[in-house]
Amino acid sequence: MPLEIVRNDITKMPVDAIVNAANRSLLGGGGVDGAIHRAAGPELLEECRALGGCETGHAKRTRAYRLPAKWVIHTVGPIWRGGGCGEERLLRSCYQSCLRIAVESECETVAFPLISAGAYGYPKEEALRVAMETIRAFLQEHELTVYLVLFGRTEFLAGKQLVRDVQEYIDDVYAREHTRPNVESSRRVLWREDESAALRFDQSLVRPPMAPRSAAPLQEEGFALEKAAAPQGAEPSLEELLRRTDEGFSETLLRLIDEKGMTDAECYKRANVDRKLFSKIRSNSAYRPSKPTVFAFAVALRLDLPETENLLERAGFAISHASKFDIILEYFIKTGNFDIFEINEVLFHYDMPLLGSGVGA
Ligand code: AR6
Repeated sequence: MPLEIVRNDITKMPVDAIVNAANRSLLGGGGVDGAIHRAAGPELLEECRALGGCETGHAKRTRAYRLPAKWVIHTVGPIWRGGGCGEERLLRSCYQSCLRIAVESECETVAFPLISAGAYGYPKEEALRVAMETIRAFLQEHELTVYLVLFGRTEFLAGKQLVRDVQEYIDDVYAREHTRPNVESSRRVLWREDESAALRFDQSLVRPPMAPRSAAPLQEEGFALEKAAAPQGAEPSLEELLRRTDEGFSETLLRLIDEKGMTDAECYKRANVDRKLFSKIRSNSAYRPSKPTVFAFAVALRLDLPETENLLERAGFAISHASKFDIILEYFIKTGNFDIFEINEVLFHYDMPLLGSGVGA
């Protein structure tokens, strides 16, 4: 069910279906339409001829021929005429029609371009908002991985108020760290110049994860019983508190889900993590997640900063001001913005790993 934003050429995406932002004739054109027809080969046009065109807001499916996908779902976005001509309703309808076809075609993975945001003139920031909202709503009810493929220049993201606020926070933290002598100065220099080098540096500093006391594997189906053992809302006993100091990541996560009164599905959906990965974590008490996955769950559980630090520690990580990634997450946690898709938009803008599935878990 996760939604991922990626920077790529959609014709290169090895997914079950890619979406084409076509025109009503379905006979090819420029932009992403032209790129898809060129990469798929002339057979695509032949099949399209037989479809008899397509109405705005609707979608039709063809095979994908020489593309690394199985299907191409062609949709026709609205032409932007100022916003007062039903453009948003039609654009939502494009995404919904394509997603319905993807599900009917038993697709597990589907990639969208930003429909209408090129030749059809839809303002990009708005087009992205509509795309994200519509896809998210659909994913609440369906198990599907959706990629939103952004291509070319994405500076429009920098204009968002949220990105500006995050940048201000990063600058503040940097200024504070810079005026205070600090043993981490070598790392600060690293992150200013090369975030990925800093992340690697960070990795070299991680502590070994806390070993779970009980290594007994949790049965996937018997899991509800295990979790039911901790009554919700009851004050933990001293014995329970002592046991918690030794909890591993998986155990801590499951306890927090209970304490927050959430269901597993609510939690992994909010974390933008797919069901398979969650089952893996759930059934393996020694599971070692990646740092973005830990943050994804911290956000899903709406943890505050000390709670997030505790969860990170269970997986052998710590928040570091040497890492821009960590500072961005700290900003969202401190301001209580737990919208994982907004966080991912900002992380995407900074070319950082995104939260949720597809991050090497
Ligand atoms: N991969 C991913 N995204 C792409 C690619 C690509 N290879 N190429 C362009 N984009 P547009 P529209 C992005 O103009 O606005 C065609 O002529 C691009 O940066 O392709 O719906 C059709 O035949 C932009 O963000 O589609 C129609 O006549 C987005 O895809 C008309 O254009 C959509 O840009 C449709 O216009």
